[in-house]
Order: sequence, then C-alpha cells, then structure tokens
Amino acid sequence: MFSKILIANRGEIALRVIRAAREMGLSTIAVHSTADSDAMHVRMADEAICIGPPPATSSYLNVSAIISACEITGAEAIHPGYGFLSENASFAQIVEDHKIKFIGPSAAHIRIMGDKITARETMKNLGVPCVPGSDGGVADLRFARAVAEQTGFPLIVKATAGGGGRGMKLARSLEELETAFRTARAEAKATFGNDKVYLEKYLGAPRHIEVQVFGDGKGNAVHLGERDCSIQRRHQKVFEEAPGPTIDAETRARIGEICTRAVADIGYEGAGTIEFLYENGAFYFIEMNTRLQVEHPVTEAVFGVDLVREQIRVAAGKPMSFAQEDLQVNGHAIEVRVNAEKLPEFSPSPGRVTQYHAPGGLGVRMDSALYDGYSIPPYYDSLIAKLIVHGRDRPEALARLNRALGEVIVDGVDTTIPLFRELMLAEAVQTGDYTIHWLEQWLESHPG
Ligand code: MV4
Repeated sequence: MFSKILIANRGEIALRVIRAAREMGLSTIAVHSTADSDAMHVRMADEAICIGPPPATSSYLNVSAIISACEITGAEAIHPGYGFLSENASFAQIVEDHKIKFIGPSAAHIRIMGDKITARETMKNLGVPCVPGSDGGVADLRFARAVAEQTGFPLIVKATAGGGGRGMKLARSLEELETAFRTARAEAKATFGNDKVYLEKYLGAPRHIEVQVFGDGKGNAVHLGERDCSIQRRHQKVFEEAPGPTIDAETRARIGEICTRAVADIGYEGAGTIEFLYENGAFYFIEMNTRLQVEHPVTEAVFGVDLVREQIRVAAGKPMSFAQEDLQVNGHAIEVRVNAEKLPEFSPSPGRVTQYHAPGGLGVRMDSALYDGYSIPPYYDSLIAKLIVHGRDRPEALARLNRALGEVIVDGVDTTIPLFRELMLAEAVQTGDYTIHWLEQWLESHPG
C-alpha cells in the first residue's frame, strides 16, 4: 500500500478522497491555486502545495506543477477526482512515466473511451448493445446518406471527441442531414481540433441510465447496479438516484453482467461508468466515463461500499474487497447537486458564505467543502454541496430528502436549494416517471 497520496482536485471531491485515504492510514497532499489558500481541502490534508494562480489552466490543470508537487512531497500516487485531469490520457501517461501511480484506469483505456467512435466500436465488439448508427466514422456526406438509408430518421451527428452533450447535431430528415453533418464537423474541428463525426439513430424520449462498474486491472470485475440520472438541465445533472425507478432486479442483473464482462475482458482497472440511453425496455450504450463520478455516493449508499477506498486498493495492486455475490441493493438513495447559482438563470453566485449548516440524522450525507465565512471563488465549478439521502425504499428516501432540504442553511450566496424543495414535490419526481427532457419542460412552466 502507498503511504502518501496527492489529490489533484479541490472542493468536496478532494475532501472525499482525503477521508478515504485517512481511514486507510495514508497521508494526504492537497494542491491548490492561490484562490484556494483558505479552502477546506487545504486545511484538511496533511500537507498542501500551491500549484499556481487562480485559472484552472494554470493550477488544477498544470501538469508539470502537479508532478513537481509529487516529487517534492514524495507522494507515490495521484487521485484525480472528477473533472480537471481525471480523464486526460496524456496526464495519466505522464504520471506513469514519472513512476507515480495514477489512481484510475490505464492511459490506454482512458484514451479508448475518450474517442467516442473507438469507445462505441470497442463496446459493440464486447457485446454491449449500442445505438443503431454508423460503424466507425462518417467522413463525407455521401456516406452519411448511405448510413441514414439504413438507420432512418431522426438521426444525430456526434463528434468523436465530444461527449457530455458537446458536439451533437440533430437531423430530422434527409434535407436536414447536410446542414447537420457540415455544422457538426465544423464545430467539432473548432472545439476539439478533431472533425471526426459519427451517426446514431436519435432516441426521442429516453432515460439516462448508467451502470457503475469496477475492475481490478487483472481481469476481475463487478458491477454495482445502475443510477438514473435523467433529471438534468443543459447536460448538467441535477438529481440522481439508485436504483433506477424503472429497473427491476432481473434487468439490473442482465445489463450488469454485460457491463461486467466487457470491463473484465479489457482488464479495466478502477471505477468506471457505462452510460446508456434506456427506452422501451432496451439499453443503448452512448459513452463510458473512466473516472469516479459526482453521483457515486448514491451507489455507495445502496451497496454499502466505499468506492474511493476500493480505487486506492486496486491502484496499489490489492484485490477488490468484495465479489459480485456480496453486492446487493439495499433501499434507495437520491442525490441533489447544490450549486451556488441564482435562479431562474442559473447564473454563478460566488461570494462569502455567512452561515453554513449541514443537515444530518439517519440516512443523510452532505458532501461539501463549505464552512462558515468561506468565500466561494468565481473561478471554478458552481457545485458547493451534494446532499445524499438513503431510505429503505424510494418514498422513505424522498421524505428524508424533503426533511433534509429543510435543515440546510447556506446564507450569503444564492443556491439551488429552493429549486429542489419545489422540484421534489412534482408528480414526475414523486412517481419516478420522467425522461431526459422532463426537467427542462418543468422549468419552463415553473419560471420562478
Ligand atoms: C443521444 C440522444 C438521443 N439519441 N443520442 C447528450 C449527452 C451525451 N452524453 C449524449 N446525449 C444524447 N445522446 C441518441 N442517439 C439524446 C442525448 C441527450 C441526453 C442524454 C443523456 C442525458 C441528457 C440528455 C439531454 C439531451 C440529449
């Protein structure tokens, strides 16, 4: 096992990793920008090193400063958290080249899944069901038309370097295909420096269901069920739950086994998420995330495992601490993402938090790096807390969410908490009957 790890991140996820490391007896190094000198992760870690000025490109994305921080402190491994460098294959490679352990999958696996055409092809070959569409890239309009003939309309043109909703264009008919194809390519070139695109049949009203997988890097893997993350706005998840309200045990086992076999076959290491669109009882692979996700705590709650501890274990060459038969869904968990944002525009609301009070009690977890008097800097993501509730069943989790939302105090900045208090009372949330489009429609009818 390592004795010292460096956390290349900030905010609640840095605390999350520090906590797991500390329970394992490891010492922790925080890195921070000059804007984060007073941040909680700096206070909570055993040591802290400043890696640059406020902009992330100069600090949390500053590869040489982070490698130097490892060498200066003697950190043996880096946990990247989520965002920032967590899915940067070149960074993972540089870390490996410096004989530092990257806590996560190999650079090769990150690279494969970062290119959506390669990811799709890889998954298809591994027996994972994909959205009907092109096999590989679509280099010209003639070929796009040929694929369309096979697949039918509506179609979606996606950038291979995209993901998370970036670089997609809808074509409802043959007439729209030319514009969609050209603009998708031009935007992909401008945004990612890569104009490769592919085509998929457009699914009209699916749910976003993602399967949590975990591998030991030696050909053993498990799944930890699914999360339903359909409630989102502009590709930002807002409310996530496990298990999926429409997924029964048999369906979970079936898609879970497909995903487990896929990651075992490639010798995947660490935590991963296989994302699907789910419509009319069928799963369609769209992307794989090769990192720990923001919403991992709902899975931790229902399976009773510490995913970060597990990441660190397998990175150190230890076996996973559970087998598939040890993993059973227990109850229901919901996470809401609390952002420092002003409604109805969802505009960033940085500033000083004059009073902070986290909710507590049975089945309530608040992951946050806030404290009384903390100033939220304007340079980074607006996520300031994740409220995770766990109950014996979905109604109990919802009741607990309602209760916990009433306890939270975050004064001095605007937050999305008032939104959640209303949102969770909506019929579709209460029944679990929603798709990826539900929230944006609901917001239109609830502009206040
Ligand atoms: C789609 C789709 C419909 N059909 N692909 C958006 C994010 C990216 N991960 C994939 N996305 C979509 N891909 C096909 N073939 C609809 C979306 C989509 C979406 C997916 C998941 C969660 C929220 C979404 C919101 C709008 C569109």
